[in-house]
Amino acid sequence: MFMKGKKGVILGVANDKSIAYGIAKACIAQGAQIAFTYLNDSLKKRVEPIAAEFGSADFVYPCDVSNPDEIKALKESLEKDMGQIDFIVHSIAFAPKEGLSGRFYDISKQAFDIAMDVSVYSLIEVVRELKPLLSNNSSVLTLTYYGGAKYIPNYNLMGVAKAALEMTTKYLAEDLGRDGIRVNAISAGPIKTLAAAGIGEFRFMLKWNEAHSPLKKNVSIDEVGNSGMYLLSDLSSAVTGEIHYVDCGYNIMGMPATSFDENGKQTIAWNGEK
Ligand code: 0WD
Repeated sequence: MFMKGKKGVILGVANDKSIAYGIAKACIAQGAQIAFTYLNDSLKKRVEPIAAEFGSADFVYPCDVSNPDEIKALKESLEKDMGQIDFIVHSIAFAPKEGLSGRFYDISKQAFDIAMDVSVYSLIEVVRELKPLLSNNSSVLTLTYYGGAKYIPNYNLMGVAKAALEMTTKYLAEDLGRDGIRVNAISAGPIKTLAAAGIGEFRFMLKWNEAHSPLKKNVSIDEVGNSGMYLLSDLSSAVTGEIHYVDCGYNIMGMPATSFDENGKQTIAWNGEK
């Protein structure tokens, strides 16, 4: 039991397809106790049964991270119901639809500000508000994507937000290291979730990654969950400021590898078709 006695809060479960759900499952399996948050009333109905499934029916709280008062209220509730906590999972991102397809240079300032606020600043604000509750051996985890390091078609505005999130992870890691708080990010490969549905041509991304990653498959939320559990537990006690790729190795590829069958016929075409 790698997380026995550890308590934490997970922000960003929308349903049982969410990456945050996979992380919760892996942590619960290792003995953690978890509080969950939901964005709004329609998601509350989805999150409550999930919390109940994980034995956390009494630890479910509203938190729209674009509203500072809700983050403050979350701190009060967690303090009352859980006391000290050992980990935070920030699995939240949002960009207006106009920022996830089309010409990048067309993005409005309003869309840019919303994406940066919800997807980046929220990590800083959540950590700052909950810091008084964090133990001096605690771990913060956020979720990013390769589109924050390299150009990915249609990821557009979210790519810029993820680049900022990755640097935020590193600056927070340095700043909070002295308080015994580690801060890391998982850069997950593409996974079909609610959030992913907003990204143009997402099905092609899935096919492309499966065809061209060294492991020749797409990552599952259980696999991201297990890596998340490692980063939240003491197994990773000397790891901070890390952007840890959990993407079946896709990020190491500089160019798609050509694959041939036993007859010398190319088995994967340029567009990922087998
Ligand atoms: O391919 C993917 N799915 C990848 C996702 C690959 C790599 C990284 N990620 C990241 C996402 O960018 C995000 O940061 O993982 C994180 C979790 O995303 P997810 O699990 O793919 O998506 P989802 O299940 O939709 O959870 C994200 C949730 C929101 O769901 P909806 O679908 O309602 O947007 O983030 C939450 C919300 O529950 N969220 C908020 N929570 C609090 N306050 C807010 C907000 N303002 N906005 C969105």
